Amino acid sequence: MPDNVVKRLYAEARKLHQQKHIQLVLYQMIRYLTAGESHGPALTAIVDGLPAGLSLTPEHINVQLRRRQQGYGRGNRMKIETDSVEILSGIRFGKTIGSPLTLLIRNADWKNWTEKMSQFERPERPVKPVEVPRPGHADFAGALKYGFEDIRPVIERASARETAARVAACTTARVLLAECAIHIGSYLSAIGPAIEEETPKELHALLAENAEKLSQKADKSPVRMIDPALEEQAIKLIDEAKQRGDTLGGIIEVFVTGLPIGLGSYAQFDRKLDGELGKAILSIQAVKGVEIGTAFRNAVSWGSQVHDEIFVGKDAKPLRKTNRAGGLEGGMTNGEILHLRIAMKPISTLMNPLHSINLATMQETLSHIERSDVCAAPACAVIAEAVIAPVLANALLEKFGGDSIDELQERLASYRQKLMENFQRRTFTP
Ligand code: EPS
Repeated sequence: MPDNVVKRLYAEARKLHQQKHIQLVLYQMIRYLTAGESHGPALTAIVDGLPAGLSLTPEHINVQLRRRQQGYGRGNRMKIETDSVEILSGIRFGKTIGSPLTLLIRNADWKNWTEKMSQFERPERPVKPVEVPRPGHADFAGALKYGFEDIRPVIERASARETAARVAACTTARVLLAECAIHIGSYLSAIGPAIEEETPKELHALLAENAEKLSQKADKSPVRMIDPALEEQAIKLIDEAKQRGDTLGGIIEVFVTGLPIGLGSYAQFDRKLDGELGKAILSIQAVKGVEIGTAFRNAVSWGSQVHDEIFVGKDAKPLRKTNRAGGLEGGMTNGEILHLRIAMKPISTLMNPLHSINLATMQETLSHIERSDVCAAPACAVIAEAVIAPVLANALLEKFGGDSIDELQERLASYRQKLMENFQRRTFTP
């Protein structure tokens, strides 16, 4: 950022008496960017702003990359790739050193695409351009926006292959959260019309341990479902979709346990945690909706049936008997389990293609076919778990700061302790 911009930001910050917040936004937040084409040599990511002293190995990330590759309904690409990360900077003796991390995941499929995706030379054999956009995909607006005659560059970067780099980058923040006893988990409550009618009985027991336990249970199912009858129905539907050249989406339930009260803030729109979580989730390829708690049902119910009443529990802590707010009130965590519900649309590449137009000739025709997945909703759940991690880690860093993980942990523990003492004394003196 140029000096004059930084100076102006600081001047404004002083004027607004918010210097501390803006300083944190600029320098102490976890930020990341990904780069790489689906069939290019590799995917990469840079992660900046992780505190020092965090134990991190490639295996922490590889576990999540393997989970992302799973799921009934994935296409042939996943048979080619065995995603694994190389960490090229930011680590010494197995711990972060406060410097940016560089992450690299090589594309095994690159060897089959060196001509079509040649970086510098035009191949001798001309490459057939992709001219027909797939309805629902980035193809149409992307090609027109950037003025491409061949849609290929759009396909390459809009592809959900990018999420391998995102999962790698975000897992670093997830490791930080786990060090603070904050755990993330998920399961699928729908694939296509196979929709759960009731919350599975086991869910509460699993979450009572921690959200990671929920994911361990869901990972045992090829469609990441808890209910075996629903799982069977979903698998049948995926088989049917494949046979018909069709695709299926799904609904993903994400939970986070162990969050302290008061992350995020009601004080400014861009500090509201629900907004930040929504942005992270909606940026995932093919995700078109996100619900917090039972938001849509709440919207059509009486207020008295919606809001989670507050009681005093046996341990003198505030007690909620329901969690329809999904753990967020006024843009802040309220100490309950965070619950996000995510709608993933069916993938837009159909082997039985939909009606479209050829952008070069403006003739009506059938849309382009590209190797793809029949259903990637189980993988999307793993991606959703990952992308919320930096948002939550940043909310922790905003509240507690900390250049090292020890500093962050100490401040968080002292805050938790103070809150507990206040509840027991029934006083709110800081
Ligand atoms: C994906 C890799 C892609 C797709 C899929 C996800 O690889 P390829 O295009 O070579 O088959 O399988 O991408 C999409 C679903 C999409 O919409 O682009 C991956 O690594 O997850």
